Amino acid sequence: MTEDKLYSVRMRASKYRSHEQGGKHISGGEMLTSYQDMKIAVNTLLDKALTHPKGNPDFMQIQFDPVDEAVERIKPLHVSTYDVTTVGKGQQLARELLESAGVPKWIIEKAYHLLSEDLNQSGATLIDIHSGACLAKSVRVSRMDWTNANFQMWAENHHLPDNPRMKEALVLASKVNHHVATVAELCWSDDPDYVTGYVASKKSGYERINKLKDSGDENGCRIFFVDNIKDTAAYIHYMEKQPILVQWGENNDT
Ligand code: WAQ
Ligand code: MG
Repeated sequence: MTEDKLYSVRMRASKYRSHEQGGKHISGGEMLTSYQDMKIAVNTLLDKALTHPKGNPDFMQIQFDPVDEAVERIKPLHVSTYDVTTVGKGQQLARELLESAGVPKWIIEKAYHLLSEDLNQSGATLIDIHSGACLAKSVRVSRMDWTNANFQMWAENHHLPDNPRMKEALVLASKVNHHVATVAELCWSDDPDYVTGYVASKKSGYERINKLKDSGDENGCRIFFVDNIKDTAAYIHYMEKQPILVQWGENNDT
């Protein structure tokens, strides 16, 4: 990716009906790219949706638009991995990690309750850590990326697999937790064959847990726990519009 002028490229795909008409969310994706590399970005997102384990989409949109705002560069969150033997132990650990990141226990329980009523989301749910109120649903974070070359260097240096799914999730978590009002994030995939999830926070970094659901389960989760948001619209605006590039340098590791 060269960085003269950047474009935001976004994809969303659904089955049976469009998202607006209540169809099943299959896949979404967001990238930043130069004009020159546009074909690569569009094909990457097209391929992601056409070969998705949640099924073949009936609807898809891929769109690009220019990024006029200054791009902010941030470091990836520090990554650690926990191995558990059962989903129950993984979910218990996730609750503990959220609590040590600063989310009160009763808010965590409330969030899990909300989750059970709220399946088939294509974005994130915002929960206030004081009241437990749901401030917004289906917030889609966009305009963030990490060049493959820099990501691969980082992965090699940290003895981690250069897993594109981890890259995507770590980019998102680094952007989301870079915002001052984000206390923590809880996530696992809605893809039936991907059971690793994470808790992320400024305080403890990106904490992967190898089992947060059973294989075959299509219920995913993405919750942002937020503190003291005065202006929910401004918070969502940052998530949707602020262009962010994750960039790692050996000398400025987090
Ligand atoms: N903005 C907000 N929410 C999103 C976004 C986004 N850009 N992308 C996905 N979501 C929400 C949406 O509700 C999905 O259903 C849910 O998150 C899960 O998305 O090994 O793959 O892309 O370290 O299926 C985490 C572990 C993988 C990676 C998470 O999520 C690792 C994953 P998925
Ligand atoms: Mg998914």
